[in-house]
Amino acid sequence: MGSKLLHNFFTRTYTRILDIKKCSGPIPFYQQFSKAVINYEKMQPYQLKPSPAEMQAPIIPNTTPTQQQQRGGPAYEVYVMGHSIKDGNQEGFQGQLGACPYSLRVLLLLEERELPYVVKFINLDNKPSWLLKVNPPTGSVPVVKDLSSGAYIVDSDTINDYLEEKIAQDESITEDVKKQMLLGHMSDVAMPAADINGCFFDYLMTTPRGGGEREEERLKEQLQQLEDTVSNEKPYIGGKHPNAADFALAPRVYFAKVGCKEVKEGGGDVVEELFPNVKSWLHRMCGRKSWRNAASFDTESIIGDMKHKMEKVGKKKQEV
Ligand SMILES: N[C@@H](CCC(=O)N[C@@H](CS)C(=O)NCC(=O)O)C(=O)O
Repeated sequence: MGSKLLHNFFTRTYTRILDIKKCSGPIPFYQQFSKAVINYEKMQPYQLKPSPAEMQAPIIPNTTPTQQQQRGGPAYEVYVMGHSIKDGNQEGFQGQLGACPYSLRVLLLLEERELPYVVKFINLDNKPSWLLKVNPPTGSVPVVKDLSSGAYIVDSDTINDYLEEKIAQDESITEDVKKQMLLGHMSDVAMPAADINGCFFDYLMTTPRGGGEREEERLKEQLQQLEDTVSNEKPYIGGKHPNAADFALAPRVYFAKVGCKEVKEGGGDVVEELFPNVKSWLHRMCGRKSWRNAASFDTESIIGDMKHKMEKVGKKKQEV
């Protein structure tokens, strides 16, 4: 037990040190340590500022302007994957959430906690240069900018743990309310089906001619882990209430379900057919207010994004 706590402490601290290093340039080691563990407020702002031309994306506040004003404006800028339109008679980029489970999980958490934020959509085919500098080498999203310090936080695990820590340290929130709000750090919660995204995409990339049985089996094994974890008696991974793992996983399972049904050649709705507990759990998660506010995509756009990613990955494989 003691060694697990120690392990969690060091893993978390180390991840954040790496993260803060990325954001703020060279800082003496002891300062990184104290900043990482003790005070997020004092994190150094990242030096780069996106140029106005790089900020073409539309801004959609999760709260009305009046509500934001009452709270002193948005506290976070959230950079998420936008939807690229490739089908039909339109082509280009649109301000709509793309099929990125990592982007969605961050939005869900902000919505659950009613934290004021603004969304900015990133076209992954045309990433702004500042993003590549903030989150090298791939410039992946989501990325969050904490407007109180100017710090950029990258990677959805780190972002959600960061927001968790913010709540834990917020003195204006009573301990009772905190208990209801806190979801646990990712390193503290057990997450079934942790590899579902990779397994799903491997399966998606197989063709009927190229087999795919092994990939399908691996995807089903992942779903089985979740099937064995949740039930009517235990509606969420966290028990009676969702925890950090529920929010990390729900977008991944949702996209896998839609992808198997709508995109996979010869596929079907594997969740609907084989995993009733997963189906009910997903239904609960998708019914939350946070999901309805954040998940601003439709099935067509998910299909479009997945096919586009398959094309990109296929091309890369050919190049190798
Ligand atoms: N470990 C990262 C993964 C994020 C990720 O893979 N994001 C994808 C979109 S879903 C991305 O930005 N990929 C870069 C690209 O496609 O160029 C996280 O949890 O935030």
